[in-house]
Amino acid sequence: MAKSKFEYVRNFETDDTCLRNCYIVVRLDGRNFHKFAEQHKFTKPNDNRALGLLTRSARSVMEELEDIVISYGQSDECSFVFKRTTNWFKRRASKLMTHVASQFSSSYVFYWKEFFGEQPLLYPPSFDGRVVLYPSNRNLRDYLSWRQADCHINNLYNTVFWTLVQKGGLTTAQAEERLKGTLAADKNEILFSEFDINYNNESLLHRKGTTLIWEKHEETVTKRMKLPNEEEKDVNVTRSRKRVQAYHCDIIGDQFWEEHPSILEDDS
Ligand code: DGT
Ligand code: MG
Ligand code: MG
Ligand code: MG
Ligand code: MG
Repeated sequence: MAKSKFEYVRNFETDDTCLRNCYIVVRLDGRNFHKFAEQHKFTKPNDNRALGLLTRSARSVMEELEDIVISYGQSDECSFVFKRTTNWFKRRASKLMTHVASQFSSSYVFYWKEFFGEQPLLYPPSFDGRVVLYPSNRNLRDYLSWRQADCHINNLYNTVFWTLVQKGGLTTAQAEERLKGTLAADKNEILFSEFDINYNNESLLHRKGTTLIWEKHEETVTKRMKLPNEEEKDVNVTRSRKRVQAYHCDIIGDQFWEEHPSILEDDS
């Protein structure tokens, strides 16, 4: 068929192919979640319903989209890592990012009730997205370490802040003043000496965030089979299946990566 005279406009599209050999990271972050959390009565400093919904939505992204090898979520954000050899959507950044963002957003709404029950969703939430490329395993691990360190720093601050307010009777302004210029050790000390709280015993979900990876597991099902010239009988069939597994553990050190060597591809 002859091309229409309008066809030339296609050439205005720009090439946004992601560089080969790099891990493609898509990070989403909730838009104006400070307000969203207030309006939906998120508990402070952490709301387990919100974290559960974030993880459920991330799981849906991993299950519905191709080639995501690991995701890491905390607060109102989630990072998704595509394997470095992915050729999904010809590695086009805008396609990858928008698919991740829309699958995540629709899942967040779709599964809302499962986590929030009677608390209604008051308006449609949205998430911004960005794409970042990391050429080496070291760079990718440092990226994920950066996000987990961010989770730790914020959670320690928020834990002390809300303990001072909720248990110490300070106003939010007083708590802010009290924490000005304090280091991590000071914050741990306030929790321990004034409130008998050992920060290291606080929930791993809150301190470490949520890491999702694919894991193989054996699944055995009983099937009723009829072989030629034989009676029908029950046979156990075992097959290897992949499923998304959640961890709330340290991903900064080597142990996690040594225990799951198939997440990262060879650097050489
Ligand atoms: P943005 O991302 O620039 O559109 O603005 P925000 O307001 O989303 O800011 P951001 O992403 O830096 O910070 C996340 C906000 O979400 C933060 O103000 C606290 C809130 N948030 C996240 N998780 C929880 C939670 O579990 N409980 C409560 N109360 N708030 C939370
Ligand atoms: Mg922000
Ligand atoms: Mg946000
Ligand atoms: Mg955020
Ligand atoms: Mg189409």
